[in-house]
Amino acid sequence: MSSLKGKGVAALFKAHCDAWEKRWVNSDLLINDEAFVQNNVRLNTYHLLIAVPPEDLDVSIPAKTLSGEWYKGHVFWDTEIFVLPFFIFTQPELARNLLLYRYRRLKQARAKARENGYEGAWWPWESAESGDDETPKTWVNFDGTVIPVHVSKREIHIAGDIIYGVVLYYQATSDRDFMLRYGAEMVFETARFWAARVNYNSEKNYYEIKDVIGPNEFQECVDNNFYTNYMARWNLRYAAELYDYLAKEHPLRLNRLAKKIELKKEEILSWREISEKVIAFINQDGLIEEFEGYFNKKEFLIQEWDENAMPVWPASLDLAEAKDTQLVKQADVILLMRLFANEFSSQVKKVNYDFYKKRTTHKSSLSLPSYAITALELGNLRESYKYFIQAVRADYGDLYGNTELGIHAAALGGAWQIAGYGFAGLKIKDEILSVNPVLPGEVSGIRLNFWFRNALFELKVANVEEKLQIEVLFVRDRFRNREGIWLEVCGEKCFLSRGQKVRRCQQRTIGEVPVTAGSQK
Ligand code: IFM
Repeated sequence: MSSLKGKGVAALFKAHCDAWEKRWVNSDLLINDEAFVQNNVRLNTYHLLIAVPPEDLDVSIPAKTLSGEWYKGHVFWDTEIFVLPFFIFTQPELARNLLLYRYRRLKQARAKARENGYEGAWWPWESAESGDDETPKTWVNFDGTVIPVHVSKREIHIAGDIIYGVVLYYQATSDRDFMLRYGAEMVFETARFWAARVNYNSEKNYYEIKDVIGPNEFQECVDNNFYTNYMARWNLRYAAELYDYLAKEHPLRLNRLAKKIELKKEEILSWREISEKVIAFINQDGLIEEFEGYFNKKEFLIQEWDENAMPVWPASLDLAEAKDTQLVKQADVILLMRLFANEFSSQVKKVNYDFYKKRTTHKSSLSLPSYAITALELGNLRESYKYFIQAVRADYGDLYGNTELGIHAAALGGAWQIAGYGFAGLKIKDEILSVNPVLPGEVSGIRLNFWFRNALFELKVANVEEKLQIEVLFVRDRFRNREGIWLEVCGEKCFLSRGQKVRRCQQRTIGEVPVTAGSQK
């Protein structure tokens, strides 16, 4: 305190402003729309910024940030899937710290897997400081009823979600040091977990994952949830590919790691084999069954919407009966297709979007962003904008009626994702970042800064007379000696050097975009 006194108010105030300026400079998302939209976006960004310390204190972001006591400060998959991308693209060093929180709790994740009879690592559904499983045994549902909690043992997709965060961070930053020291171990240990958790169905010659809960938590204890199976498959395949890469490029590091975790070559063979045979059901017309037997549930479509255009719970249905219907709590199939956007054709996305939107109640704040981004991709700009406004207003507008219990961290991060992945159209494919903006008519422009592979870019998009004017500026580089970096802007590859700009102009998408059938995995 005395040292602060000595500095004087003016100097302290300036230091405070400088520190905040530094935090805002790459995080501020400018949206030319009505003032309330920009204000909400800034409010959300502010809450994201205050949710993490600016240095590594070995903490992560709880589902309610530090703004309320609901969920007791516990950390869920919300962090890696919904919040982390904001930090990866705006302040990658903070994203690294968030992932280290998980790495430092690998021991507890290994213990959880072992205690449940599996090899490898499986992080708990809810965790806090110790990294032990903090998931409660019972819970008060949003209709006030007390229900047993099954998620701790069954919402196992969290293992893959965390790896998804690790890989996204690595792809976006090329932080090899992180991958070699921490990421690879996490990837291999989760692959081990999946390899132990799947069951081989010898009659059908595929692997399946039984008795799980997918992101849609209405139907519990289901078999072959598409999201979970796809994540497992991807995690296993990625682990095998990473192993090959390390064997070629970093054999000594791989040896050291293999010794540490007693990794055997046969394991990698089995990961590859299993990954090719984990079942994920897609109908011929592209419709994905969320889990085995989902289509046999009672059809129940959303019929009514409230003043915020949020679905109204059907009066004739008890919450406890939702499990017998096709109603979905939050994006599940649609989220998966968003996370692996390059792997599904527009046709498949459209079929599933049209089907699941009529059944999704958006009872969780994690849901809206996936719908907003998918709608944009499909050219449903009006619907997308509606979801965007709901997502940015989730807390300020108290759309879930429980903001007093704390801010919804996933909604904050999800709203940024709508701007980043949706409006700006950021997508990493084959090591290159593509920028492919799409703006709804209501938004006359955006400005967004983002980091990609140690280069900072500024993107400006203006929506003028049905045309998008796009400008990407390569602002700063952490690698002083490189000549430039490749980007793809509106479908065209360009090599940008520091200080250089690329400008494009394209017709704004209006209404539905005709979908073309593409490859499907
Ligand atoms: O992690 C989420 C879950 O997906 C839905 N219920 C709330 C949790 C915390 O936000």
